[in-house]
Amino acid sequence: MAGGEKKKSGGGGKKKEVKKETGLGLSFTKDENFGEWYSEVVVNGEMIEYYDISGCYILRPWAMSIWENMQTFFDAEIKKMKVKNCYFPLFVSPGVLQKEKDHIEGFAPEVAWVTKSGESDLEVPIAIRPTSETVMYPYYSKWIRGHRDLPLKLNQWCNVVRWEFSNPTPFIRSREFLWQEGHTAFATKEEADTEVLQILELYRRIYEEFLAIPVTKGRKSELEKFAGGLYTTSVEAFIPNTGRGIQGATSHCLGQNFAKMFEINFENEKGEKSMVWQNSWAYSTRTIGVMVMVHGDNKGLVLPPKVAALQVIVIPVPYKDADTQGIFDACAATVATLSDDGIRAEADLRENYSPGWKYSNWEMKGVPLRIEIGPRDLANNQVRAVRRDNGEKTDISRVFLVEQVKGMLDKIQQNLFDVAKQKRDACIEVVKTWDEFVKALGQKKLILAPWCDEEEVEKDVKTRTRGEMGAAKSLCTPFEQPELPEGYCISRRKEYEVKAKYRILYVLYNSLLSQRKYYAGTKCFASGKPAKKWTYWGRSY
Ligand code: 87F
Repeated sequence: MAGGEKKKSGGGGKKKEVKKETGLGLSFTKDENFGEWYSEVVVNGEMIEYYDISGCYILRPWAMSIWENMQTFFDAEIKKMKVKNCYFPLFVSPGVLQKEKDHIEGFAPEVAWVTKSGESDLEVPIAIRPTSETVMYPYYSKWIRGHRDLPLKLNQWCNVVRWEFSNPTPFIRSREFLWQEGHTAFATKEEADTEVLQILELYRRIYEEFLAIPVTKGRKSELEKFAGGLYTTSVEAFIPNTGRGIQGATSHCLGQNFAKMFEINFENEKGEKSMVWQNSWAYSTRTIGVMVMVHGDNKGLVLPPKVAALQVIVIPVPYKDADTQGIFDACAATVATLSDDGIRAEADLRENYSPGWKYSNWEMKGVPLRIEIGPRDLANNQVRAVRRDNGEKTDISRVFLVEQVKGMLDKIQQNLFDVAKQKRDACIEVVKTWDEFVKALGQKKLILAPWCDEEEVEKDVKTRTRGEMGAAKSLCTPFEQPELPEGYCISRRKEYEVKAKYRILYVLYNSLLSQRKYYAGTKCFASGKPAKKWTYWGRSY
């Protein structure tokens, strides 16, 4: 299991010094003890500080700036879609929370309550939002009257609290986290359907273009969808080290379920009373955890240039009798040149640390590009650039500094994605039978299997794979579907006859199919019934 609470006094697992000489190294390697490695990387990389309440973490500026860089992109994109930002209160009254009780039922243990102020009990306890449907929708009901009030498209950037009990992990599973939650209402289902996919595409771009993480767009199964909605789409990422899938972000079509509950009605153009169609969508600070898990290495964080607070760190490498002031000036000038062109660069001019110590320090923090300037570089009017992702060293003439650095940052961004995709793809296993499925699961694979799409079968898969590592479940049905040969071995006419014959005993007909007597098309890996789709399966976070 990845992550986990940071253990006091060093953890307990076997320690392996990776970078003893600088005192900056990690005690665990990514391959040997992924959980401890992760905890150490987020702390030593100065993203997270552990807090004295379990499951709560301090987001330090290094993490917050990554969040802000994604936020800048997403916020601008949703504004183009005419979504407006707003802010609703943190607290939920119990009455309104109950209104959603069917859907909240499974979630109820995770809802945190305020029961006291000072020494006195509150007359009515107040819940802290785990999500804001019940907070917002009573006002949607009030604000939406006629078709001219539609669409209503609101978003809020906020924190939510879910009192999780299982294995808290920084970013990935914390009791309080930051997210954006979008809640929109439309006159027609078509408009809602369109928006679901537009938002999902933005989520894909956040992962693939900003975090350099390959994701799969798809639809959740009936068992895994948001129970309050009509259907759920998601982007799914994969962590090769743990062999676990991770839901990256979700975009739901809520249908008219909440409209019914909260009486969100409007008068349509014909003057008739209609119910709105709603969506909700969110991505959270979990994104940052996925990025750390996918790109981090035994030297620490590896940040994709597009989200890194600092893209270039410039380090002076003075020698005893060299022109130290000249080197320091060249560093400052390099930073100024890069900054002028919008590259996020800084110089580390601290005099009480050696260059070697600084290298390790900025490697731990994952800065994409390091620029070293020593006497030789000064003499040749050049700098030495070292890539964080692959260690590649290049001497760059200061004449071409900006264009070369920009080119290298782009290459790093692309390379991180390519390597991550290669590793993810190498974990994908296409299986056709239950035995293959179990074997692939044991090998920490991301499994693509033909499925009959029956809820009972998914429940059965969960039961049959229960164990210490957690059960397997469906991750998503990718929108991009490989071919699924149907190929009945009996003719359509024959099939019709069989169906007719067994009309009364339809169950028997189905069972004949599952016994593969009459069906030679692709079968469900778990039930043997005719497969309807290819679906990704695996253990997940
Ligand atoms: C935990 C406690 C109470 C998830 C919960 O995905 C309620 C819930 O409703 C809960 N955990 N959910 C589902 C959230 C659905 C939906 N909300 C808006 C989203 C996107 C943003």
